[in-house]
Amino acid sequence: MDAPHLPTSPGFWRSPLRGPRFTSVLGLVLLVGITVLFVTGLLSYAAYNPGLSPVNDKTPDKGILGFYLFAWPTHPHWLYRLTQGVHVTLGITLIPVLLAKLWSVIPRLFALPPARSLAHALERISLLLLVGGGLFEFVTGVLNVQLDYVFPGSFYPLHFYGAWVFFAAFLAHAVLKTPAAVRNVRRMRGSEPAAVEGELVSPRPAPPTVSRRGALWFVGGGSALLFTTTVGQDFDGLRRTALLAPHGGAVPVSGPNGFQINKTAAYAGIDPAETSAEAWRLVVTGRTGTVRLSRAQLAELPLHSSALPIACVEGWSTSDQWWRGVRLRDLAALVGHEGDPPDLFVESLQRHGAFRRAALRANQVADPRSLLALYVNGEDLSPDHGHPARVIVPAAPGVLNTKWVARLTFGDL
Ligand SMILES: Nc1nc2c(c(=O)[nH]1)N[C@H]1C(S)=C(S)[C@@H](COP(=O)(O)O)O[C@H]1N2
Ligand SMILES: [Mo]
Repeated sequence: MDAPHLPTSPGFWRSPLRGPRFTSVLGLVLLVGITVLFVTGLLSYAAYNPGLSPVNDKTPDKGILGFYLFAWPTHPHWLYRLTQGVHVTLGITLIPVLLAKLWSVIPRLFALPPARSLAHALERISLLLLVGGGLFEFVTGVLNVQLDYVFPGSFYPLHFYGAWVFFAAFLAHAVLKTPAAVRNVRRMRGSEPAAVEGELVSPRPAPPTVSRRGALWFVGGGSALLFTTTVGQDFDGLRRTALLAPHGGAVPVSGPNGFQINKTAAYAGIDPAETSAEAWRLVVTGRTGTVRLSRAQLAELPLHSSALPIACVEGWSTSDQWWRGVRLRDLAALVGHEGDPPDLFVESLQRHGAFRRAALRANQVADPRSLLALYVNGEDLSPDHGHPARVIVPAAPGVLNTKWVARLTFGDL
């Protein structure tokens, strides 16, 4: 029964590091960090405008989970760059802390009997959701950032519903454990025993190979390494240091127009014949009917400049690029929406893929910095950045900045 070679036996786990103090320090770091991840994740969800139109909504069955949705603002223009940069960079940085925390409580996960009482059974189930949900959120998040090309549409519902399951378990766990964790950390310096020695302390500890403090430095060092090899994806001067960022390395920086490309025109299946001056027409529809404009006609409309970044859900972002094009609200006015433009449905030439179309909210259309851009950084848009024309909106996630635009429909979403 108590054979120490079985993981269900307390004697099996011999590291002298395990104990309430080690677990408490890591737990308190995660309490703060995961709360920030959850809030920035909810903000990212709202920023996609899922309540606006089915085309933006990958989670049509969200029900009350959409209770808090609001019109994502256009100020400050770097808003999504900040919230999503924090979400992804912090998530990656916390990986070693999460793994160390799970390692520190492993004996408890194997403890027998599985349930001593109903309350204990409920606690174990919530722990299962907590561990499973936590791993699931980190794994799907990292996969989406690193492998978005093999990870189609399904990421959004998985990560979204997973977040709610995980956070509910996390909240219950935090409410139960935070007081003891704070006490344990307070006592760390003194020689007083920790509040609850519990099942974490090995009954037959092996000789120590590293101190508890050393182990915490090791975890922190791992986090620091991940942080410094990720955070550069959001800053021009540091982009080469972003070794772990798929779109942050050196190559995209030297691409056409001088900043990152997410998906190329070839990848999106854009046929160059369809984007030629002869073939391409922008079809604009609104209250008074439909207008078709060639690129030359667009270029004769009043042109405006905006300095705006691209900020992707994957966490990378560009510095402000210098866009030039026609204001979305001026295009609305062309088809009968003067003064107070409505919501806008944007469609691209692309035939497949979740991001070929997007809905923008009236506040985004009305912002004078929101453009149908024809030029960037003083040049024509390159094919990969959306030639002949693309949308650019302040503070919005990259996915709403549709490339290779073919059709704009105002109102009537
Ligand atoms: N038609 C179309 N537009 C699109 C996309 C796409 O796949 N198809 N990707 C979007 C995403 S997810 C991002 S982050 C930005 C990236 O713009 P960039 O490649 O010019 O940097 O374009 C957006 N516009
Ligand atoms: Mo993106």
